[in-house]
Amino acid sequence: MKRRKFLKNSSLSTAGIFSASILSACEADKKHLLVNEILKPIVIATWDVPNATNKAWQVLSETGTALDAVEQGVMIEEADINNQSVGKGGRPDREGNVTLDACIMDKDSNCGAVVCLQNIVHPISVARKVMEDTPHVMLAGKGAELFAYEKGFKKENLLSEKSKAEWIEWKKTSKYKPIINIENHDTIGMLAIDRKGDIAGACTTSGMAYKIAGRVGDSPIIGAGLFIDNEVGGATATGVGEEVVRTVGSFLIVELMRQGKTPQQACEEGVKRIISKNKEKLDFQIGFIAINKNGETGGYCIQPGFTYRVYSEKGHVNNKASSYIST
Ligand code: SD4
Repeated sequence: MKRRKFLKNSSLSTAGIFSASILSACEADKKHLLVNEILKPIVIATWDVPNATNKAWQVLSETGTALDAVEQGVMIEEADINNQSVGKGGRPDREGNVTLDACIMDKDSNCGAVVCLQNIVHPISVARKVMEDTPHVMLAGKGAELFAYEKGFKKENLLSEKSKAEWIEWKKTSKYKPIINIENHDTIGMLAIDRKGDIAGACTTSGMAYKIAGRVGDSPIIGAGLFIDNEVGGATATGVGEEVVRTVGSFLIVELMRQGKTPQQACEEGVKRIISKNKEKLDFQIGFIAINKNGETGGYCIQPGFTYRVYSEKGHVNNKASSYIST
């Protein structure tokens, strides 16, 4: 009897301790939430692309969705003839054709992509149409182009005079060697959180300059060049796409954040994974950026020189990413 009473009391007191510990955990959680108040809306993009982040911010401020913000944000770079790594004015493949890759992903893990698309200024919008108007995730080449015309996109020559002249010059030696931070690392990857706290991302590029015709990099590949999980965060990449594909870079970074890493720590580990597969030679650039559900951001790269833009109520800032190799 005595023993039963003891057990009853002890289980009561265990329950008491348990509920007390739940209470204190809740208190701690509350404090955690207060410390990590969600910063939204917010947009982050690879490289110094103030016009693009400005456009995305405008959409977010006018209560637009993260999806609209990233699409309209990257469209600024796609239309900019002076950006020779994205959209119109992009550097061509070695046959002289400008071929574009892009993908987009929303809060519900819907995604769309186009690869090797020619004659269309806004591959990101075609990717969005693939996501929203077809049962597919990716369309390639001629099929993607015909689909774009069906959807009302206009045919345009994407090869600018400047990119054409440089290509003709390049043909004299035909040396294929990516130049770090200069030649072909201006892919725009953009991640945003809207007022509702939903996350979306977009990534668009003309790929590596003077690539073999038909080559596709990481940028239009969900999980490689871009990945979003609305419960965790998002990540996107720039640089030599083959290396990002080999490590499924953006997916890796989101999963690392799911396991508790900050966006900065996750980007660093993503870059280090690539480095671990390239022990012999590190003569290329990779840059990752990431955002988590709280609106915390991070960026990291192999070589110095990679920057990323962040626009939030705290301001509009171009951040220098820290790098594995120091200056
Ligand atoms: C690619 N990641 O096609 C792209 C290249 C890039 O700015 O970042 N260009 O591999």
